[in-house]
Amino acid sequence: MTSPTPILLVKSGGAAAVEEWRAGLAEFSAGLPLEVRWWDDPAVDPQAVEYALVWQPEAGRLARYPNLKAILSSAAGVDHILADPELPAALPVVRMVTPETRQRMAEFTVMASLMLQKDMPRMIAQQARRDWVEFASPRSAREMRVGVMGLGALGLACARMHAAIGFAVAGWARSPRDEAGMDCYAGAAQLPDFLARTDILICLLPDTPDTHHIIDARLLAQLPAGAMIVNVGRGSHVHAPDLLAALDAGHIGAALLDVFEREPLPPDAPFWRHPRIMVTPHAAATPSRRERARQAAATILALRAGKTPEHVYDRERGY
Ligand code: NDP
Ligand code: OXD
Repeated sequence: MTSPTPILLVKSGGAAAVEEWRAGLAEFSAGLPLEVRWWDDPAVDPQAVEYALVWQPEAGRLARYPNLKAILSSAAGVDHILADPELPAALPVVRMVTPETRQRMAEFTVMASLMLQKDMPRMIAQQARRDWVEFASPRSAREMRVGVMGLGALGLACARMHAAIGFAVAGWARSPRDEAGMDCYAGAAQLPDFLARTDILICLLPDTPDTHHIIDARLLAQLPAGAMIVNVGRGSHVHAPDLLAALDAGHIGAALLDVFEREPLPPDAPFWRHPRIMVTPHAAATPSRRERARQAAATILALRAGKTPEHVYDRERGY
């Protein structure tokens, strides 16, 4: 008896996106026999499912496929997969990081820094009131110190793009390193020095127990007065009441928030209405489906060849 064609089950972008995933996988998987099927397709034989490409899979669902070989996240973060208490413990979980993700995230964070530097929240408020008040942004990029928390695949790309347009850049990570064009800080011991020299703090950390609510009253108090926040990591990095209190007290000047503990952000969330906060809908860096299909195909081809694919989530480190 011939074994069935391996199935890649997809839960990302809805049923309507499956055709696009299928076309992308066919384009990049070098003739590998692979059927791409929708997550809720009732005709799928669970025995044939070898790969799953998912965003926010329901708890317990991935444990139903006895021949599953790998779980591919359709996002760079994997917190939406790790939230499943029945997640099969031994399977590789692979993060979705593409060159497009790096480029888009770097562009987005530079946009955020420039909007904050030029006081766009004030201009948006003035426009809402039809109030013409001229003012000039007080500093140029060269006089603004940007600090990037997390110097991984995405944080490093952001730090480099900021440095390229003249911001004074530093980065903070878990392990020490040397990077051209920026000062690097590492670990809890060097966090205070990193914060003390940071006018715009950009968070690109992964969601781990160590980084949960890391942006709290204690951390905010260590930033210079008027510092600004860009959170593109995860909503869980920000302790919301502490950030709101620091904004209301004027210690924090403004914030751009792209990620939230509850998404979609509920209509009654105070972040929506705060005059010094810009809210964006988790839109910082989603790459095109074709690029993600290219990355998914590369992952599956590596696994089929007995190699370790790029960007495998490291259970020991927690990211
Ligand atoms: P990586 O895993 O490549 O990098 C993580 C970085 O964080 C590393 O530099 C690591 O340090 C550092 N880090 C981890 N834990 C700590 C800690 N306790 N203290 C200090 N530094 C720490 O992740 P990516 O760059 O690919 O992505 C980061 C996050 O961005 C994702 O997990 C996701 O949550 C978010 N994201 C958001 C998007 C959006 O649209 N808003 C889009 C894509 C991603 P070290 O280098 O020493 O290991
Ligand atoms: C994420 C992503 O992890 O969009 O947020 O890739």
